[in-house]
Amino acid sequence: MFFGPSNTSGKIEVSFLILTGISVLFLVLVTFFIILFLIKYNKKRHPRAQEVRESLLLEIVWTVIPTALVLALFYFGWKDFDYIRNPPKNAMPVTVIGRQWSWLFEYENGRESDVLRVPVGKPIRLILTSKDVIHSFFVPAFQIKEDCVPGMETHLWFTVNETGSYDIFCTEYCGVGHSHMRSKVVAVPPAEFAAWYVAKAAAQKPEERGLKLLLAKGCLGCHSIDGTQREGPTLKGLYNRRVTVRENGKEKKIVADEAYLRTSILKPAFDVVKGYQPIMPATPLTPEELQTVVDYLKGLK
Ligand SMILES: [Cu+2]
Repeated sequence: MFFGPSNTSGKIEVSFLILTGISVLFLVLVTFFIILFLIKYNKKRHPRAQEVRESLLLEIVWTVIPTALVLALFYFGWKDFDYIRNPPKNAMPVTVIGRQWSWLFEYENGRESDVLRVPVGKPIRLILTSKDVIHSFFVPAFQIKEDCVPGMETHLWFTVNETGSYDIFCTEYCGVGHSHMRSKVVAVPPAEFAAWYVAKAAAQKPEERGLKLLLAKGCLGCHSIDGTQREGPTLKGLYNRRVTVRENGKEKKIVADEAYLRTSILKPAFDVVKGYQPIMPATPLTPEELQTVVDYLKGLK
């Protein structure tokens, strides 16, 4: 039975409906008897208190019924939990990396993406982890959620049944950029996915390589390339801009030339732009990667 675009959404919804149904039934029953007894046994009708003896039948009924209900709830809960915990053997693994403040998805062949692109109808097994603090991966439409913990791996799986784009949120407060940790599950037909999956990185233009690096290294979690202000200064038009920086508590004006860009990437704590916190982590890059990034930034007018 499906109530949503993925196999998991239907599963959990059934458990929730059963639990809600039982709760509503008992709410109505208890409220009904409270009102009934208020009327039936009020002081005007029964001025003198009466002793009530225990009833074995009543004791058995109100022990057996709740026990059966709780066991039934356990059965449905366990069945769904077990289903969600055990991906099928043919599931496609994708590594999900949470970091301050963006998501990175790594595929088996080394392909990387900032959106979780998946083929429709294929079970996907997620291996979740974090580079820094605890994040939590949440896809409301699929009703799945799991923590991303540094130093360990957690798991989730799902199969999307309809093409479309579904929101991903981080649901563990992870710092000032927490609310920017959004992405999408993009479910496409299998043939379209296969074409994207094998597309060669070598065919990319230098600007595309630069952008891809910024994405893969997590720079775009805090720096925009379109002028939007985020946790860090925008990268748009940064090259050769006059900026005020702070060094040892003193302010000074400098020009963001190539040397400044290189130093800021490798040693982020050096000459932090005024108005921003020194929160950027050092980003290890090979000399070629650094050159690609700097060339890309110079072109971002
Ligand atoms: Cu987060």
